Amino acid sequence: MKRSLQGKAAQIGCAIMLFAMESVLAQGGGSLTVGNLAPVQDALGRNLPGSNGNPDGTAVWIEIREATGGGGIVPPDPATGEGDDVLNPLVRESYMGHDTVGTNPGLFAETFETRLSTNAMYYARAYDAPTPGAAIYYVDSAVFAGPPSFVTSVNVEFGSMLLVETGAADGDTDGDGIPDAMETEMLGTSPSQPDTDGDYYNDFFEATHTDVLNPTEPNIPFEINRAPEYAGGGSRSVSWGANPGLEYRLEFRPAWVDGGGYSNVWSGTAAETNLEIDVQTWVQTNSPKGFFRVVVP
Ligand SMILES: [Ca+2]
Ligand SMILES: [Ca+2]
Ligand SMILES: [Ca+2]
Repeated sequence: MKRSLQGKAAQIGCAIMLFAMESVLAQGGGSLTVGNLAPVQDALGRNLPGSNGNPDGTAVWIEIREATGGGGIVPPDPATGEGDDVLNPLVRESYMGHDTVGTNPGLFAETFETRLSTNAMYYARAYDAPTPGAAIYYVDSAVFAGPPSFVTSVNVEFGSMLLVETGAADGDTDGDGIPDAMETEMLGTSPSQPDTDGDYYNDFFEATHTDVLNPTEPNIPFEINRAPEYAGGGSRSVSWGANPGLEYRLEFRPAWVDGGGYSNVWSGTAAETNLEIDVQTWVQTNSPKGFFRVVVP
């Protein structure tokens, strides 16, 4: 009987101990990670560069600030790019790619040991440069609340990129898909010409294929040099000036098919500055008259 009572007391003691430990953890312990799950991208669809794997000073700047009740979110100062420290007190400044992997992750994650206040609202701001003063564009996240203690992570969702100077998205005068400010201040391309260097590859395509192309220096022009002749004895191949490393596709459409689709004849990556595709066999076994076209996918 005595033994049994002692056992009961020990069980109760245990239960109280466990409860007390959980209570302590809930009040002060645990960390909070704030980060984005969808990468932040620029107008060319490129993830903003991060600090892991990139040279020092190339990762873009990130801030987490308070969004105070009455003041809302103040845009960056047009002259300095800085946020408003009075209405939007700075909580943390960091770089894109902190605690994430990859050279251009478009992602960040910040871990707080002293948790954000559950009574306050916050937002994150990403610049497109390593310092606010050098930024052309910035993007704010949706406002989020300082989460309760049992929440361990907050997903930050960003809106669209805006001009630091005016807070508005800028136009695309020449319709090549690149905003004017990005052309003039970042790429050095013409905001009024979709193909700045006149090599038949438009600025957007060149700016997104900089491993092979340069939007401000003419690459090998996109012109067909030779095409098969209808009468026998002439050329049996299609050839064009090609940029090594770039992918091309040769397609054919029978002339008499009104609005018909093209079919693939050849596709591959150029190894030299001239691509010549022998189409004799292909023409013999298919339609003798029609149109070839070269596509850069
Ligand atoms: Ca443009
Ligand atoms: Ca342009
Ligand atoms: Ca061009």
